[in-house]
Amino acid sequence: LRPDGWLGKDSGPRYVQLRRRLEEAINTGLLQPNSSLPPEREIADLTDLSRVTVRKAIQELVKKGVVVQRQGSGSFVREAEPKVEQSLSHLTSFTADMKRRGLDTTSKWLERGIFLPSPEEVVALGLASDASVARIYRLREAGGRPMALEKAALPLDILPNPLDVTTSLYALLEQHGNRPVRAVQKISAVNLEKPECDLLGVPEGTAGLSIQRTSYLESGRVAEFTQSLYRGDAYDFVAELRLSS
Ligand code: 16G
Repeated sequence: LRPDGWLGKDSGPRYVQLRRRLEEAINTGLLQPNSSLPPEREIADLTDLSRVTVRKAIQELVKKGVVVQRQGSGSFVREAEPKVEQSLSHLTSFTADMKRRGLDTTSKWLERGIFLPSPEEVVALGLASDASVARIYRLREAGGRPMALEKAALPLDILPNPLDVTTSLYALLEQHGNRPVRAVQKISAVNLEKPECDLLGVPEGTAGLSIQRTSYLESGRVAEFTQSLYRGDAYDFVAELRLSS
């Protein structure tokens, strides 16, 4: 919130510009979780904006759940929720992993059916050019908190009817003797786009982890190709490393 030229080349109404700056300060840790926001008057003086504009920007952040107001003591940056530590040493499913932590899982269905595969799915699953795929795209929640967006594609003989998946995909595959036993996972850093941020309930600009998992059956056949976006503010991935001999 530098006093000189803080608006830069930003466009849009001034309260939106200020809201973005405050969000940036929160996302980059300049304003720490649980810390108080400077008083409205101070922000107004610093930015040369009216108190009405400042109040409007703060109200927007309250609406987004990024800032909380406490009667008589001002506005505070929302407390960070604890991160989930996910081991990279075991092949687990979202449902099983969250259950182990005592958390209930729910899914919002974004897509579930038989589709023409994307070029990436064709390559990853080794499909014939005229084959279709079973695809399930879900917003995955644990303990009522949105955690990740997952788009899984499977060959039709492994998952003939995607509507059969109501809770755990891996539990269903196991029932049919198709439980993956090995997976290769690629993790990359991404900036989450606005529609994804809205689905995941995080402020625009939140960092995410893009994860691609290709999992294999005992026979060596590819069972699943899943592209996911995990909330960077909700996950830590942990791997155990040993000295190679
Ligand atoms: C995990 C897997 C995903 C798999 C899903 C099955 C990662 C990054 N991804 O979320 O590939 O499809 O579990 O979960 O770990 P389910 O059995 O609960 O449907």
